[in-house]
Amino acid sequence: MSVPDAQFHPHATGVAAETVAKHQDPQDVVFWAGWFCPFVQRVWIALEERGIPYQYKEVNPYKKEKHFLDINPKGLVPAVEYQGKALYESLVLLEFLEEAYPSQSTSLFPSDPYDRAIARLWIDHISKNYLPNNWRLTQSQTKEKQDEAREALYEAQRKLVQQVKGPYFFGEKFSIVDAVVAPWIARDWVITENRGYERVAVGEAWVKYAKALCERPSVKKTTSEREHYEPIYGRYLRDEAQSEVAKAVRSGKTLP
Ligand SMILES: N[C@@H](CCC(=O)N[C@@H](CS)C(=O)NCC(=O)O)C(=O)O
Repeated sequence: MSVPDAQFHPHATGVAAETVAKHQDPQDVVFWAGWFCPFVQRVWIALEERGIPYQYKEVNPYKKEKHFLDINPKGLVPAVEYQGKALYESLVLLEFLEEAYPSQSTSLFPSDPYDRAIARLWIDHISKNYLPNNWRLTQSQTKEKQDEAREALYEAQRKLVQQVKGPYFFGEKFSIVDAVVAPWIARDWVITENRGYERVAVGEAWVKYAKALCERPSVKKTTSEREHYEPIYGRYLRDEAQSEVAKAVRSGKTLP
């Protein structure tokens, strides 16, 4: 059964459409994506950063079509078919691409094992503290709940930025932590324009970090035109979205 969330612009636009057009030929990596999805964008950024050959395939995950459920039984984008074998979950995909393409271009993980663990610790912080509060702020309907979520989001961002060496998380080299968080920073206009969120309230260091990530070519190349995100985020702002994420946030459960 189709949910209202299934109604949106059917494909990437703007610069992202140009990126899609360049990745139509069959490759070992078939990237099952939704142009609008921040979890997808994480993996898309990594593919672009590392120059891994991939074939982009657009899928509407809200339609839960059988061909896609056969690839990801959870029915969520992103998913990857690698040499015909299916995988999913953005963080798992990022780790997989790192291991399957160890010598391709530059790795997004630091070379030092301690730093690799640090990357995973801060990715965990993003998953458990940043993302849930970002969605909560977007979906909350009362001022009290919005104030509470906004403060919790600021707090999560302040903790993260204290670790940022600048301009990126580990310094000069763009890393996996940056790829994991960038899609939410690139979409923070949603909460800025509708929920009283301000980057500067986190601190000057956050303003700089956010700017560096938004200006990164791989982030720009995977971002569509704003007008097509607006109806999608409008459903979250009115708390009408029926996506797995929206339902989890509404019922206080962990994100899917
Ligand atoms: N934990 C998953 C989350 C992926 C996810 O929620 N994707 C959304 C699009 S942004 C989706 O496919 N939603 C379909 C649905 O909710 O039915 C990941 O990291 O890959």
